[in-house]
Amino acid sequence: MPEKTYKLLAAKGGGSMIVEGAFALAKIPLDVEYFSWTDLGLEHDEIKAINPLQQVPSLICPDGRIMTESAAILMHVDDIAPEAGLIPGRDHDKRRDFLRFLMLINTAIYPSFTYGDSPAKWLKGDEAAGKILRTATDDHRKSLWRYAESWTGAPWFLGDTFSAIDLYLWPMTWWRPGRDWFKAEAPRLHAIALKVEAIPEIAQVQARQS
Ligand SMILES: N[C@@H](CCC(=O)N[C@@H](CS)C(=O)NCC(=O)O)C(=O)O
Repeated sequence: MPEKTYKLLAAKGGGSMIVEGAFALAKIPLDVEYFSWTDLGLEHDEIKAINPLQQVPSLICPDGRIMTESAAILMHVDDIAPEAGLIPGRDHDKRRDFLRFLMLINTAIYPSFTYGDSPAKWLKGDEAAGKILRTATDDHRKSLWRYAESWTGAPWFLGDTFSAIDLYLWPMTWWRPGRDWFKAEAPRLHAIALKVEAIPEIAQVQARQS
């Protein structure tokens, strides 16, 4: 009987790319099912059943256990494939920076999309308030990216050490405010995103997104 593989519930261009990229770098087989962004794609019964937030990435492990939350999934991948270099080790000089920015991205930057992408959902359909929320979350995100830009190293976010932070920068620089903004306002983060895209395993994942 063939061994069971991990199955990722994903959406093209979404944060599930980060997990796809991590599995590719770790050389762990992964089945990917893409759901659409429209037509209740993310409200599909399969996603609803395993992730109360109805978000991608959502992961079904070979033993049937469920993992959601990109950062948690990346930590799991690092547990089983530390050689992929997603997380600097306990004694690594840059580990504290890694932990700090992993959390900043996940607790502040990523949720700004949750509330700004579909503001009507949170404001009972009030379109005027929705526009204000969209603008406010977009502005807040820009200030956080500027802060990250002031901290970033080169050629990777942590300097010489590649990490999962770089993987986040890859799709997130495509999202609002978009690559042109990053090129002008956060050129060092922009350069990292381009460098990530040039990694052969990542280029393959990117090719699947269109
Ligand atoms: N904290 C979650 C955030 C995931 C997330 O926001 N995913 C987006 C796609 S990039 C999504 O599914 N959005 C739909 C929604 O929140 O309704 C993670 O890190 O995995």
